[in-house]
Amino acid sequence: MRRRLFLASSLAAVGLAGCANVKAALTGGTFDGVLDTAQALDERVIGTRGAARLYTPADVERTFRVNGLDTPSDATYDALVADDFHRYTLAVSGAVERPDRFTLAALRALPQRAQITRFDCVEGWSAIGRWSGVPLGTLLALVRPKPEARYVVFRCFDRDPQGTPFYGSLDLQQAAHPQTLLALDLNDRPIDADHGGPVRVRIPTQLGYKNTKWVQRIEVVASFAQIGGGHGGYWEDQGYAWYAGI
Ligand SMILES: Nc1nc2c(c(=O)[nH]1)N[C@H]1C(S)=C(S)[C@@H](COP(=O)(O)O)O[C@H]1N2
Ligand SMILES: [Mo]
Repeated sequence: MRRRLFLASSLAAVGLAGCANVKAALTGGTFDGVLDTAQALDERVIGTRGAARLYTPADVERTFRVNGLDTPSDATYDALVADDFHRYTLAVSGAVERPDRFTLAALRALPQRAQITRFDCVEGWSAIGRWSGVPLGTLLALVRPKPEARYVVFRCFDRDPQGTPFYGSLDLQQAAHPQTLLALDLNDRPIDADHGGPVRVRIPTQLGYKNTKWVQRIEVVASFAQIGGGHGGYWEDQGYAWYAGI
């Protein structure tokens, strides 16, 4: 409960633009006063229990804004782009029984899920797109989180102008939500470099800033207190709420 109140105040702090849109996106179109009771908030709206609204192909918007830090332009990422990401591998390590690495081909060989969902940025814009890829829960089942595992940390290729690396995190429940994807395609094409390719998190039950782009490796951890600024993500270290579901 405390965490949700914090979310409400932090959303107010970053601006409520797009908030009604976000609620509509997550509740299926009509916002019917669910904020009135915490009980209803729990059961109908909170991302890890509810599901994000699904849209139809006719709703897909072909233009999708680019936002956040700049597309990585260091030698490592550029070499991967030049080679069409054939040499990309996603390492999954940490508190797991079976650490492993996955090429893009290996990720594509796993069962894929596609869903048309709306992406909502706290800055007040939204975009509906068809996202597909591997449910993150499928990948986690393969590497088998240990009993102490609580969070999935995404380490990224990008850095801010000061050189601070970007990272993000989800808890295991959010990660295992059936709509949480390690997305490979946007609108039936491999996600391009500007939108976070080759692999990004697509979690439609949470706000845009939890949709981590340019995932380089995944670490499963018991606590994120020792990682980055200690708040579970780059934007969280700048003051955004760790929990960004509505
Ligand atoms: N690695 C990384 N992921 C990120 C960000 C970022 O700066 N770096 N910005 C976040 C924010 S605030 C938003 S709104 C979306 C933007 O995604 P888009 O560029 O595909 O629209 O990515 C999110 N994921
Ligand atoms: Mo954002």
